[in-house]
Amino acid sequence: MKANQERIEQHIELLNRFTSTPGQGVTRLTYSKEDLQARNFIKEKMIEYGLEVSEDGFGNIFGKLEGTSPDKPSVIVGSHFDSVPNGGAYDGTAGVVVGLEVAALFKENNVQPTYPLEIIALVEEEGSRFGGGLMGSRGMMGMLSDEDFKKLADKDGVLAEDAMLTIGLDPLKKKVRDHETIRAFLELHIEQGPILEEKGIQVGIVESIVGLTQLEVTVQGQAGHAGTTPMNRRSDALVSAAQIIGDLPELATSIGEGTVITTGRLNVYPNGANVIPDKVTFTIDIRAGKEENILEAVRRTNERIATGQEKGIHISVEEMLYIQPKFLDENIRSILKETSDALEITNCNMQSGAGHDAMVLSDFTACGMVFIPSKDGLSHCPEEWSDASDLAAGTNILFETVKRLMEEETS
Ligand code: HGY
Ligand code: MN
Ligand code: MN
Repeated sequence: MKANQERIEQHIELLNRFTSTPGQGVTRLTYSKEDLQARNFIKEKMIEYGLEVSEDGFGNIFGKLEGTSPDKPSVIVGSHFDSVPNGGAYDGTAGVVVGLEVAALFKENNVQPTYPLEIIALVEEEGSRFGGGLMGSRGMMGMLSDEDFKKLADKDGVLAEDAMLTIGLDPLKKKVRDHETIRAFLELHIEQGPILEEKGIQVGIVESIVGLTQLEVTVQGQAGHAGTTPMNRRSDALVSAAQIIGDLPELATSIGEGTVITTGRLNVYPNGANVIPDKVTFTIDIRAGKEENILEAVRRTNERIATGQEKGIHISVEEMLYIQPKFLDENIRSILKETSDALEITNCNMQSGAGHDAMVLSDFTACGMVFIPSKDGLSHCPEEWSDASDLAAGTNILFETVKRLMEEETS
């Protein structure tokens, strides 16, 4: 009853083709043509493995294998299938492919689960199209109101709801899932860092996930002529933004304990080479293992921004997402450890510096995560790569863990 490494490799490669930037990494934005291509592939595989396929009002995909006690809550395995712009072939996708492989193992070995098994493919975990992030999992668990969902739009002003309709999804379908219907959530994910590779260890068993907040800053100045406006009469939004952004790395370092701050997206308006920018929007992504460090970083960031309000410069800050550090389920972690040891797969405990859907679900159900090594620790870039043998090892661990969870009575 072992995972089929070639099939895993083939599925990763096939999903890798559904990108709007071929040759420059995976760009698969939520509700895009590429989303639809990947969605159809995932649903086709779910049907092939005997799962009952459904989608909710956000477009999250579920493949269910009924258990011998169908009224029991489901053990859910999966991850997200959207990407960052020009990202890699494994972030999120690896967890969906491994989930499909677990379902294939149940079918091929004719294993009838006691609790229902569900394979899940979540939307908009990255927030690349509609901002914030963790949208599919937050929506499914009732942490995104219908009112707020209806307001979501991409950078071109396309509403999330309209984008759903464009690819044939129905936003009127049931959105919020009763968390009593979930027994546990298991997610395999690439580590996205260098630790496992440097230690020569095959899997990481995740103990905790950093807390994170994402801010959207808008700097409003005054447009003007690049040639005729004296330097002492400018309210240059880009200079003001650049000075703030330039101070953030030192702010993170001064808090320490692994606190990180990143500005990943910046837009300049009107973006003319001979025009003094009148508006700049940029993101600030703040993460730390301790909540007090996140709060301190937000406080100091807002303090720094306040000093930028001067001479015709007005700055506003919107909090797009805030999620506390999360600790994953002890019982599941010990099953993952015992299973890894029994399969003679080298393993260690880890913290996650990346955010994951398990951060959302862990407020509602028992969650476990398994990391596999990332080559050179790279992720969120076309160079992202993981070895299919590690994906197969992770699949075997999840397969055995799912069966163990199905033997235990829910508390
Ligand atoms: O940002 C993250 O940590 C994740 O990739 N969404
Ligand atoms: Mn990611
Ligand atoms: Mn991810």
